Amino acid sequence: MTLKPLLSRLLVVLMISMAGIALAAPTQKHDAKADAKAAKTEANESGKAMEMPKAEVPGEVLLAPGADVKFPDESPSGGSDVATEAVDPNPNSKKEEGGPMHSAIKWILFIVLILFVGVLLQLNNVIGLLGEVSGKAAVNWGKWNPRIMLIFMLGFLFATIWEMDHDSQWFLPESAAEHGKDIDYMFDMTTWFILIVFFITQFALFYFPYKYRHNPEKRAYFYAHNDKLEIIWTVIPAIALAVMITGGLKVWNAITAPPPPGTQNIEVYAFQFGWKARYPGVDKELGKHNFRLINGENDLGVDWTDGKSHDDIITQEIHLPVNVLVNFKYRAKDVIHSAYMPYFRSQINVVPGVPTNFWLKPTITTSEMREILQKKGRKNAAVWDYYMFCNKICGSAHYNMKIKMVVETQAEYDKWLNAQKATYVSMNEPEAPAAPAETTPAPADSTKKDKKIALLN
Ligand SMILES: [Cu+2]
Repeated sequence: MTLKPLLSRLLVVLMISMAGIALAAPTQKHDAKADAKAAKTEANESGKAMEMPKAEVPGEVLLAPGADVKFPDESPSGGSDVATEAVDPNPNSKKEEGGPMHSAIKWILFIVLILFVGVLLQLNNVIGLLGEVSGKAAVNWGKWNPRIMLIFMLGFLFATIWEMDHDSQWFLPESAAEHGKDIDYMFDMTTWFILIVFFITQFALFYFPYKYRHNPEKRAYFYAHNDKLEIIWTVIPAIALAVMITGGLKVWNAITAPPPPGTQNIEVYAFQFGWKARYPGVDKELGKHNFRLINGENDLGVDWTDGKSHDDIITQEIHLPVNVLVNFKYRAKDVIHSAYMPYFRSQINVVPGVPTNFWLKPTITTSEMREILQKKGRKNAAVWDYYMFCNKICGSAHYNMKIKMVVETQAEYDKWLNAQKATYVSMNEPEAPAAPAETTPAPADSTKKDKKIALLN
């Protein structure tokens, strides 16, 4: 054995380290450049915009202070007031966080990390070669590997427990719908079962290499096959899965069964990018609809020749009385959407041409849920609201597709519903003079405005 391979390995380690340092050095230069640029932007904002030279980065636009810039993605999504409010009023704030410089630094750090791993591997080779040169192993890995495994196991299991405890703050509060209790029970059971299995298997995975670590005085026992063991570790998981799946199917069948007779129907209509709700009027029946009737004036394609549609109310908020069953009848105009109500533990696809439905009984009013969230320390709990979200990536403004839901007492609900005017009636009302209409105070909710939007659409 000559020293040649050892020296060549050391040379490789040296070269990789040098490359890493060389790559890391410009990172600091870039930072300095970014700082200078930030200072420039600050000066720009303090009223010296006119004196500044043109932006150095291609495509970057220097903005006058307080300039009202319209971004293409900011266009109102389907006329939903709530959705429009949710748009970040200062899109620039997000741009400052990222940027090409930021990602370049990330990439350089990533490459340096890879090179560091390369250095460690090469060092390992060097240690091996040193052992060959000296004729004696430099490190007894048979002794150290099992110990490192035990340390890793303790760190890994501790990190798992910490993460579970830390992130549990993001868990949803108790279900606001009756059927949700069953879903939560299933979720908890499954999670606990998996956790127990996880801790047992992870302990075994790391402890056994330690227990049966290399010992020159012992000889390994050749143990190829055991039918009994095979049966045990096949049958136990099979039974566990069968129990979980049967329980899940039972709950699923119960919540997807046809709604009990007399359940109040509300039609929920999804489109790119928003929602509308249609309440049956005093006749408690929704009028017919047909996609061929969808046009600029009839967004939902309601068949106005059907007398049952004349008292239907199209709204842009979903109001529900507490402790009363409601059946959502879903329709989609354009692409597949998904009606997602996390607090009610409900989600179902909304598919064009394939009506779907989901019935539930809300049990916690909006104001009660605000109190629950307040106790959990949620920020802005006093102005929190239920929403139905779209949970199917359906296009560019999907992220903004939601409709406010209000769960209230029966008396509050009746008051709200009585204040709504049938869409057909308001459509056929003579147009009020424009100027005085503008000066009238806004209604308590957005429904009146919605009718206007429905007409304009
Ligand atoms: Cu959608």
